[in-house]
Amino acid sequence: MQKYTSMKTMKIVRAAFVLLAFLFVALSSDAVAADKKKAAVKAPPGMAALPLELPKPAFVGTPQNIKGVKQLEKPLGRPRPPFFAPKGVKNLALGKKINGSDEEPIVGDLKMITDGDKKAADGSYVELGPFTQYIQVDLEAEKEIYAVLFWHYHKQARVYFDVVVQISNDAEFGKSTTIYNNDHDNSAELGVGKDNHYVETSEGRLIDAKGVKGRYVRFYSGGNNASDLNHYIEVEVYGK
Ligand SMILES: [Ca+2]
Ligand SMILES: [Ca+2]
Repeated sequence: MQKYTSMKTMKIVRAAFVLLAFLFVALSSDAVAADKKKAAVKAPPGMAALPLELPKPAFVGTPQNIKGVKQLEKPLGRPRPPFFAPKGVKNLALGKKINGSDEEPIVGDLKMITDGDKKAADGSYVELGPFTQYIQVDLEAEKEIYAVLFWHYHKQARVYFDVVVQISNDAEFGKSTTIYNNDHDNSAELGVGKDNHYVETSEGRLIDAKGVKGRYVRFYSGGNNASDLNHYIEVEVYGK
């Protein structure tokens, strides 16, 4: 009797295992199908996803050290979706000349901002003086600009203030198009901005430039939540 009962129990357990295994396979193949569907988000005709090469993340999870920053964008919690731009668009800033308001950085050299190195490590970032500073890239000719991507710093979570990005055909920016501005109180005197504050990550900040034409791209910042200093690791300008 004892033996019969345990054999019966074993049969039930075995049946339960088979059912669980079946459910697991069925559910995970559903998940795979859903992932494939996501990956297959098609580029609109004539467009392609920007061929971004992102550096390794230096921190993971939601940062806890940022307090009291108004209009702070919530992290997406998943990788940034692909950005579609007309086919043939590439990073025009790579190796291009940089100048700016602080030509003798505290740490590093301005040419590091377009050298292709986007690592979070010490030795990969440029440190500029305090308060409002800018750098600008010369693309050497007027281009159609579709996206701008930049990393201030991503060794730890930080928010940079008064982030303003402008495009112009004039090296002095007498006339320009502003594509990003999160200076909500106009302390940088470039106009009141409405864009969000955001936490710097290894993904960098990607801005839709909507095909604005220009030769120069200028990047302002006014310190960050950790200090009054300004930093750049890399800037990329996607256009043709
Ligand atoms: Ca760099
Ligand atoms: Ca401000």
